Amino acid sequence: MSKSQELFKRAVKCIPGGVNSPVRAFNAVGGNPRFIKRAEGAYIYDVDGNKYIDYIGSWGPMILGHDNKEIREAVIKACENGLSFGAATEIEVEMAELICELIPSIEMIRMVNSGTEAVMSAIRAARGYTGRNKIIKFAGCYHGHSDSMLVKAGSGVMVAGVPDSAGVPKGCAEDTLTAIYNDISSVEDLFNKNKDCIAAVIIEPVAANMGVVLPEEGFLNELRRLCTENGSLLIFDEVITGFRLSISGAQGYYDIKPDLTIFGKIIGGGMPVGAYGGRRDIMEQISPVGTVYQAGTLSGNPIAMAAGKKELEILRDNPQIYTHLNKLGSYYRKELKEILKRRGLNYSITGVGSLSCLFFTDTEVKDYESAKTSEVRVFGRYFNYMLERGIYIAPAQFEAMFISNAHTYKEIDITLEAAENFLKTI
Ligand code: KE4
Repeated sequence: MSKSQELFKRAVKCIPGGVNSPVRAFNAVGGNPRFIKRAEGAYIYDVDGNKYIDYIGSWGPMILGHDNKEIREAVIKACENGLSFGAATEIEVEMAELICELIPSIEMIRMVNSGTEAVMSAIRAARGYTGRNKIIKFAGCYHGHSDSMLVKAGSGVMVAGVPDSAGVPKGCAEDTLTAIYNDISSVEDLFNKNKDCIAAVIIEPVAANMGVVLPEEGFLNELRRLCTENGSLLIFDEVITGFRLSISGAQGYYDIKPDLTIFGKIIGGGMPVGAYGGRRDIMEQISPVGTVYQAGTLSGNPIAMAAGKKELEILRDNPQIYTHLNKLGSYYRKELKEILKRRGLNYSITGVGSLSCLFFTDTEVKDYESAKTSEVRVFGRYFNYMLERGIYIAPAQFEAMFISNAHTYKEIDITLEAAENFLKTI
């Protein structure tokens, strides 16, 4: 028995499913999850000494690759002053100023400890600011696990095979309306049927939790127009796209100005950080200035701020990182398309920049329903084929493939060769 198997046997006795987050359990692909011992650059190493090219990167934070020396040094230096004070610190001001400098739509920002917490707080702010209750989300988008967002959610919820979660009161879910990604008429319909009742529309500007699904030309612009016309707020959930698609996220990449934005992952540099921010008149509703309450013991933790701030500074000061990420991503998708053509397969490949996804379906994937046509059993075989060859992709079809700045054409070519050999078995 491998050490991973031994550890998993122990873990399932004292942790639900043996994991602290469902998607890590390999339920969608079968087999025993690998317990990771360490990581460096584009690689992770499990407790049995196996080495993998890593395309998860902690689900997005490790955009620079693992064990970045500058981030490590910033964290160690911060630790020398103490781990947590529960009081204001200079680095929190510097972090807020940095994000406001990098993202034009952000006039004020509040740090929290996860993407979920940031979404939950932003929705409360939108409801407090507008005095309205209803929220529109999109089927297949995942915005963390707060009650009102566990309605037709993506990511691990999609894998669980249930559109919603047990334990969410009907009354709570009733205020969450679901639209269809890339279908602006489904949004217009909800606005017309809920006149003056919609506080906000929340969207992943590039959906990366039903696999990767891009916004069609004009879709985000139309969403902006509808929100403005109806006095509702547009919330961009940039937990994945923030500082990944560009130094000013997806909103900079697509030139759309949301009213509120959610961040996570990259802004923590690998430490637990989430944040929400946007228009000053909305953010000034938040306690202690306004009447919308939100708080957190470890919010703005100085160690987490040190990691996140260093990661953002490196991304800000080295624009060539985005050039590299985008080149590798485009190369991967172009070559994979060639491989599929050679194999006479018409599977759907989606992606932008360093985010990609291979769907095992001939259907063009543009929303939740089309994403669900993917043959998840074939994906399961693909995942295990790649894992056995030292390539670690997300253990679920409805996730993204993350390329980091530590990846090179060498890793991509190894990955493409393994993918082609798998596709020969289909
Ligand atoms: P967290 O609460 O997990 O920090 O963030 C929730 C969240 C919010 N918004 C978006 C767009 C997200 O992708 C996420 C979390 N992403 C998943 C990966 N699909 C995290 C991995 C996991 O759940 O373990």
